[in-house]
Amino acid sequence: MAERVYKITLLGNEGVGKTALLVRFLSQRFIGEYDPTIEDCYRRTVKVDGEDVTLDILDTACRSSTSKLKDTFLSTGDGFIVIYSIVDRRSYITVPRYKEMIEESRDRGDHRPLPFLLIGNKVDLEEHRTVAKSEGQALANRYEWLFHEASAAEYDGVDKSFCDLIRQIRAQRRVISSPDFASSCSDLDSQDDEGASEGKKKHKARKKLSDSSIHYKRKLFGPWHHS
Ligand SMILES: Nc1nc2c(ncn2[C@@H]2O[C@H](COP(=O)(O)OP(=O)(O)O)[C@@H](O)[C@H]2O)c(=O)[nH]1
Ligand SMILES: [Mg+2]
Repeated sequence: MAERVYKITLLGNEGVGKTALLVRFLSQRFIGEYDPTIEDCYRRTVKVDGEDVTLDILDTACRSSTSKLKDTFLSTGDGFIVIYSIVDRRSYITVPRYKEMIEESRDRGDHRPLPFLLIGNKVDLEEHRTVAKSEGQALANRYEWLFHEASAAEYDGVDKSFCDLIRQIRAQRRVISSPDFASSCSDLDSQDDEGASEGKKKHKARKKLSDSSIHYKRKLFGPWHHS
């Protein structure tokens, strides 16, 4: 049976609104100022599509900070939310660094495609926008991540963002634990020549999972354009 605790990590430059988005999602409130140096983990059970799911969510502080908790979430987490602010171009340009940071933390033998969500926050500040929505979408398309713009201040797109990520984690777990997936992996094993490398087999299994994730995203949002 699939494990129902999902470990989710929020990443992004200081000031983009990580804490504000999380507080909105967990309490529906927007307080305004949050201590930027605090890294904290929150456990909450929420219902998504009628099914309970327990979330452990890590709200990270700054990119360079290290902690055992952060290491654990990066190396074994189930889903990641990278946030930039649409009024802070630098925070958008830094997004690939977070992707690298996570990839470097993962076990090389772990070939599961990871559910990622990119959020462009602070859409209420439209008149100060320096990152076009199409730029956020293009980056997400390139990485095959989910993408939403949101506003913690105006409670816009917040629940939808978190719920989409939860749905994707759930969908991937179902694929992994399905007998169909298990048997297709063993088919791959038996089809492979004696001499086929372990790496090649894993690549095929990974591709199959990745295809299922793309299929899922298409179901949610329809076909999208690659940049
Ligand atoms: N206008 C606006 N301000 C926001 C929004 N989200 C966060 N902020 C503000 O941006 C600042 C940094 O937010 P915070 O959540 O502490 O950012 P973090 O460092 O990424 O955790 C605070 O002053 C928040 O009030 C938003 O959606 N719109
Ligand atoms: Mg914070």
